[in-house]
Amino acid sequence: MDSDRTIPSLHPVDAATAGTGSGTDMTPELLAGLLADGDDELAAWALANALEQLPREQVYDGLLRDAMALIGARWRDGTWGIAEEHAATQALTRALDRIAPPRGPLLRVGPVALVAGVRDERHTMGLVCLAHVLEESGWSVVNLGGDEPADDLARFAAQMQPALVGLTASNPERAEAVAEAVRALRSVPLARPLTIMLGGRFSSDADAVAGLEVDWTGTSLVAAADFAAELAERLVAAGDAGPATEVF
Ligand code: B12
Repeated sequence: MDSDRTIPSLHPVDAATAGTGSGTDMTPELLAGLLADGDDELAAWALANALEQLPREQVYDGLLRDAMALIGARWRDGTWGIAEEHAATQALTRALDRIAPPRGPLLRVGPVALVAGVRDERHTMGLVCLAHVLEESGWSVVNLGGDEPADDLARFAAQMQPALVGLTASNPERAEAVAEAVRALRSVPLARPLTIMLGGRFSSDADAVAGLEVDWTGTSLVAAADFAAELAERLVAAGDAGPATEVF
């Protein structure tokens, strides 16, 4: 056997850097490759390293979103198929679970936030990212995932009495579903004023969001984190932070 052909040509390792994270070395291209291979373990390692260098919301708005955008671009140009896109989504779901903020009793006493995709919306990764960012600033988050009908969202909100609802929508075709969800939420009798945040690609269309009765729109988790942290501080200062109902 030709032994040279069995030994991969790896870069030399600097022992002095052993154990230190190199989040800045990870590129969206590399992460996209790991995700498309379904390698959640290495993807989680890469994201965890990046989290050592940058705040969570920056990692999610940057490295993570850019990697998924590449998955979409390579699917569109035919480099990768539906299988790679689906493998990437599954791997990202598992990787995000591994790098979630630590759970604990404090998460049961923070102000309650619901996050959901509007009717027909199946892009749910942004909701997981948003949930992590909110949890890190003390929110107690219930993530309903995608495709949540407006009337059921309103029923659940009446039961949970959230201070914040984060909605996601990706596509201009969701305009009616977003409007329905906002109208339904605004009709719910709540113990305190409800703050509604709308994110996802849909919200970058100024015409589409004009006239919606929402308190915040955007696609930046960095901006969303600031907004939600200030809201949580105000609620805590007003002694109105705890869940109005048993959450778990
Ligand atoms: C993975 C993926 C899917 C998966 C989603 C699986 C899942 N469980 O989420 C599947 C295969 C289901 C899918 C289906 C479709 N998809 Co798709 N998908 C993607 C892809 C490749 C990645 C999306 C992703 O996960 N990104 C990572 C997350 C973290 O980023 P994000 O969603 O942008 O969210 C960020 C912010 O917006 C923000 N955020 C998000 N929500 C919220 C909410 C709040 C309140 C806040 C504060 C912030 C916030 O936080 C995140 C971090 O910054 C994109 C490509 C791309 N360029 O994004 C296409 C893409 C979004 N899909 C697209 C399309 C067209 C579709 C389909 C219509 C395809 C089809 N013909 O069937 C369907 C629609 C399904 C449906 N009914 O919703 C288009 C949308 C174009 C448009 N705007 O109209 C894209 C852009 C691809 C493209 N360029 O053509 N898709």
